[in-house]
Amino acid sequence: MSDKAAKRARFEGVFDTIAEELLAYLKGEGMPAEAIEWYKKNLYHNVPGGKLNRGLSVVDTLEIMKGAALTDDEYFHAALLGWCIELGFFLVSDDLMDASITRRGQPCWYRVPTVGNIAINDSFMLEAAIYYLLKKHFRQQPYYVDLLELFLETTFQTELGQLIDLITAPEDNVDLSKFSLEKHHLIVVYKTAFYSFYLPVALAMRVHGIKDEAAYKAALDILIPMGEYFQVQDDYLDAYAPPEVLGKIGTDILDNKCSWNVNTALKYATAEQRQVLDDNYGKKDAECEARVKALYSQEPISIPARFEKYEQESYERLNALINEIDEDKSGLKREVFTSFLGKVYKRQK
Ligand code: DMA
Ligand code: MG
Ligand code: MG
Ligand code: MG
Repeated sequence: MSDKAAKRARFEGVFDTIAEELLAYLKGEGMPAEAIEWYKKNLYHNVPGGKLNRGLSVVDTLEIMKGAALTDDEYFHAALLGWCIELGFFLVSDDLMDASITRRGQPCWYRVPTVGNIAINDSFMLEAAIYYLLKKHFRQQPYYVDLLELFLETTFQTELGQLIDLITAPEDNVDLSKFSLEKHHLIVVYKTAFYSFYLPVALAMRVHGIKDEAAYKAALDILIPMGEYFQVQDDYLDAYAPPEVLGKIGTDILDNKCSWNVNTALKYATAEQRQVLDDNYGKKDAECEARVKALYSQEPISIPARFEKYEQESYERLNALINEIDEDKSGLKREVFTSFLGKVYKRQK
């Protein structure tokens, strides 16, 4: 087994313990067997099985900050926080709102027969599990409130991001003149960067005992642009990755999303190309979607070449930001950020 696969397997091993604790809580509350079975299916369908970048980054950050291997107890607690991030990740509601079809190579939860709108409550029950687990395992820690605040605040930020993502993409009123890369920047920072990039590192910093607010600000200043880069990749892959590799079928064109692809296309389109975009973007029609996809690759729009350039420049810019960290002054370690960036650079899924 490779180092990476072993790390992943150890982290995945903690999930069974977590699921058992949550199911034991339902049993203790006298919930019927069907409810326990339902929650179990919800947990196993929606929480493990992803790339686990967020969850693994809590463990990796703590280990790097400590500068030595974690004890079994430290490992378990860091992994538990990692799983809490994975629990709160907004996939169930996102897929419902985006009318997505598949995720991680299986049907989206709301599309599983008999689930439907119960998925709304199921998504709340995944989120509620975070606070059950935090109380159970961290209540006695001096940094308990800091962990609570981090989850609550980054959740609210993500919801703001989801709100602007959705209201910038009305189903019945496609108006591409309302899009811009500035709006895109705001959407992706809020919906993705705080929760998926700042949260894992900030949680580990709290566990490690860092109290200096300046250190959190310094981490944020790198993790926000890193999260933006990650969401641009997500947008690019939505149109360009084979669904069998990506595990999900892209919906951004059908959904009228203010994605990096369409904003880049709008910036470079000729007048005729702009007309094709106006006529075909955001229509719930596979042929219209195919026309937009074909246009993306035409000159001078050339999304693949522009993405490749963006990816290279982002990588260099992020590494420059990381190199500016003064390790002695900030109490941070550059490796926390190079390790996180290494997980996502040039990803294919
Ligand atoms: C990602 O937005 C953000 C959240 C909070 C899930 P998205 O809809 O582009 O994600 P995906 O492509 O995974 O559906
Ligand atoms: Mg989505
Ligand atoms: Mg979405
Ligand atoms: Mg996407």
